[in-house]
Amino acid sequence: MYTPSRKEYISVTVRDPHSHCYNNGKHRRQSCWRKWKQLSRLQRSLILFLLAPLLIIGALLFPSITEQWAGLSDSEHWLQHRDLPPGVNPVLGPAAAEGPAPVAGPRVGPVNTPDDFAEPRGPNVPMLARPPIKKRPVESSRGPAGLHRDGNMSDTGAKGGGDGGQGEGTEKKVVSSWRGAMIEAEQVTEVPPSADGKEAAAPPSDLLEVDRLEVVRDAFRHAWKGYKSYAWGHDELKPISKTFGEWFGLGLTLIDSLDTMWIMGLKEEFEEAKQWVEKELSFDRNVDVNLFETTIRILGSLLSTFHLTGQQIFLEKAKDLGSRLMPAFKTPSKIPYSDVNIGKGTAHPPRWTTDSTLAEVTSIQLEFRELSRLTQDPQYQEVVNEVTKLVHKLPGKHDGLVPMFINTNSGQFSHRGVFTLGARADSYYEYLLKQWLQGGKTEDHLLEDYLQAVDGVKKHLIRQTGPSKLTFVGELSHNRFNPKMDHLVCFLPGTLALGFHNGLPGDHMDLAVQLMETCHQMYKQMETGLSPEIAHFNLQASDTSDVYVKSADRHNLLRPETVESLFYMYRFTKDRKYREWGWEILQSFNKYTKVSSGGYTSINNVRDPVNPGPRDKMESFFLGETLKYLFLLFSDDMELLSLDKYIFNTEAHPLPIWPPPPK
Ligand code: DMJ
Repeated sequence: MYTPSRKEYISVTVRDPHSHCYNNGKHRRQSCWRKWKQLSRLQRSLILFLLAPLLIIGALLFPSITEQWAGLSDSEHWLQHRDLPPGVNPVLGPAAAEGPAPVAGPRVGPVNTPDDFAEPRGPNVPMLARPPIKKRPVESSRGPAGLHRDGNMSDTGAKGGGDGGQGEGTEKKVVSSWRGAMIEAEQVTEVPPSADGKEAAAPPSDLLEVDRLEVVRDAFRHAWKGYKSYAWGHDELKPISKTFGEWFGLGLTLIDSLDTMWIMGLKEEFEEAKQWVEKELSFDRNVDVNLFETTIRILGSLLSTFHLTGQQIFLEKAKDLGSRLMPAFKTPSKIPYSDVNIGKGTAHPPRWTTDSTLAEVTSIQLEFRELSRLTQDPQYQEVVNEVTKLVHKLPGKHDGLVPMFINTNSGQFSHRGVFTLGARADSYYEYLLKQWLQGGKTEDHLLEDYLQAVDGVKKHLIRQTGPSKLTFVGELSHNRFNPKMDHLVCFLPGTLALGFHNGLPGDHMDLAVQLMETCHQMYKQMETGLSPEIAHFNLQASDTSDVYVKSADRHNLLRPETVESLFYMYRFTKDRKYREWGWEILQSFNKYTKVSSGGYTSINNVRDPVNPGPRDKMESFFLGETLKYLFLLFSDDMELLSLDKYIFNTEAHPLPIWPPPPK
């Protein structure tokens, strides 16, 4: 019988240090067998007795271990992209075909820590937040200064004290291991079916509602974590490159988020942001800002946060900003310029034109009017009411529909002949109704313009698709109908429903219901469950689908309009299908836009679930609007920002409906 030499033994054991027998084929097998035979029967029985349970345990653990290996190799694939420069999309090109594409990179560092595996890595791997551990009570007390949702106080406390924005606290790390997150995602995805919206699938208990509120809070915390880590005090988070972008340099996301945090009860996060407003925010800056964007996002949020909290600092800041925006109205026509330098007190139109965008000059009224009421200084109200009056009298409308531009010198519409409810005109219509409500339904010219516009929409812009008879709002371009609808138009169902709730005709509500269905389909028919920026609709019955999306229009910017309308529709009808639709959208955001290191990102292609193409930008309205409306949609508390007491500005900042003047 062959016996290996010591030299051979050593060389074999070096090659396979884990083997107890010699690793050289036939000889190895013979040698093992001989050793086995040399053992006594008792020794052999004892060894077999000890090995049997180990074999059974091994067999049971095998699938889960291999699953872990699969996951690790997935993340190893993912790690290849760690060194790409900021802003480079790590998943485009041939790599996309190799497997799931990453949404975000892990922390840069040589070694994987347990945290690196705390969340899954690719857009195909759901990253849903942990379900809440316990049911939270729904608060009932609120009022302008006292309104404060408190559902999160214990949560933030559990996150290790001062790390406020570090939303993924200790508690989550324990619950959500890499594998755990997968399991949780399956749990959260189990929603009642709602495809036809008819079943109104009643959740088993109100626990479901509370769970959903917590899932939205978790989404906010995750977005805030990214903002706090990489963009604190700056305008926008770039979550992939882990840096920030500046637009005005005014902490846009932080300010846009203030009232959302207050409403969600994220007290620690709110307090930290408030300190930044107190200590760091200064409008005395030599910077050009866009009048409309600054008004709806910053002024609107400061006013709203003042109302919700009763804290003077927000009103003081609002006053300071409002007065610095006033130079925009010093134009020959009194139609404001688009841009103001808030440090120098100068204003100007864009470089290439003397026109302003119609929606921009007609969607700053709610905020300026409220500023006047609070400060008892009429100048703000006067300038914006003047704009409304001018536009009210202006020739060139088409059955209440307005062109997209207005000239700041002549005060006349320009680029006539194109009519849309989308970009550049959208919130003109929204603010007609909302100003009428804000002022206690006393300003008839606003109602008149609104009613006429809705008639104009019905007459010129509404059509149905050929295949499924989906109702949509198209555009008119020099008398030619274009079956194109921006996602922005999805504010309309909510606005129409709000009008109906306030006594306007029933056919407004009928239209709202139909358009809501279409906006839902704009999500549902996409492979990611997320709407494109622009949809085109097929008019022929022979067409195979209702919606088609041009390749340039396939992006999703985390916009709020559909969830905004779902919130209104649910509040007014209590039809649970609207909640289900919102829930599906939230899950798609979590699945395809959530970035593991913090934040959410816009994506390039809603039709490609394998490679949605992260754009590396989280717009401030995702926190200011989208998550706020989702939270309100899932809240059972109809008094939480009651629609009979508040109107939401076009950036989702609630402002009070004015009390009637004393008689
Ligand atoms: C927001 O700034 C506002 O909702 C605005 O009215 C339209 N665009 C974005 C959100 O899509």
